[in-house]
Amino acid sequence: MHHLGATRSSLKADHLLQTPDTFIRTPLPGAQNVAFIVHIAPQRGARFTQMTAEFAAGGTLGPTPEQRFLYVLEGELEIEAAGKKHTFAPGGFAYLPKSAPHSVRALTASRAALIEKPYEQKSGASTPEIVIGSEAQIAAAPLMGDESLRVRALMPDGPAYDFAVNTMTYDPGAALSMVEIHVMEHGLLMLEGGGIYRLGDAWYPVEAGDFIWMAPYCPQWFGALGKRPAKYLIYKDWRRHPLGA
Ligand code: UGY
Ligand code: MN
Repeated sequence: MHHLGATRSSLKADHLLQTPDTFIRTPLPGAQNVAFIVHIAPQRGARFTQMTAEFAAGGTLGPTPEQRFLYVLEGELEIEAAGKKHTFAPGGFAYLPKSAPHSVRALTASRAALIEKPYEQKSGASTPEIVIGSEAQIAAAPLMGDESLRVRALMPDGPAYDFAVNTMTYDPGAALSMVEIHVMEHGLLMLEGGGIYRLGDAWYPVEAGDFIWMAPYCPQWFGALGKRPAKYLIYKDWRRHPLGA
């Protein structure tokens, strides 16, 4: 179904809003029975890659030369890492450091958010460890004391880790308390509900299923609209000196 060229998707120098009607799927080397939507990549200026991996039952991911973060959106995945098998339902997530041997297999038709980033080694920092978790087990922290806006940090926070992945849940009417402008870039997948996202000098209606990339210093603000909470999964580079020191 075409819409005479109309879409909510928008690409600007400092941001991308990518709505599901504009998703294109591609196979990738090493993966079997998985279609990938490459939401953002270095080709567009990002310093990481974020994809949605759509698995047929039995589908498997190929290897990656980089660190990998995976969050299950739908279905059931089995990940084998460090000699142990783990089963993941929606909300389950895994962090595999660079060079950590692992395999990922879908037990049923599944979808997962997949983030990969070249690791920025920091001298003196300890080595990142494999993380296996479930969002439901992570305590929610109010953002800047606002109980209507709750953050769950899925990645450990420490000098060994060079990115963060959080979920942010907004009650209807909740909003970021300020327009943020910061050096970190973001990859964001809307998981539930919707609202208005300010990106640069534009205000966009957004809803579950949409993807957003924010370049470093992209002005950003979100307010949740509707009768149910809005929730998104958000990546940011973190804890590294901008000069790479
Ligand atoms: O962590 C963040 O920078 C987050 N508050 N940004 C955002 O939600 N756009
Ligand atoms: Mn931000």
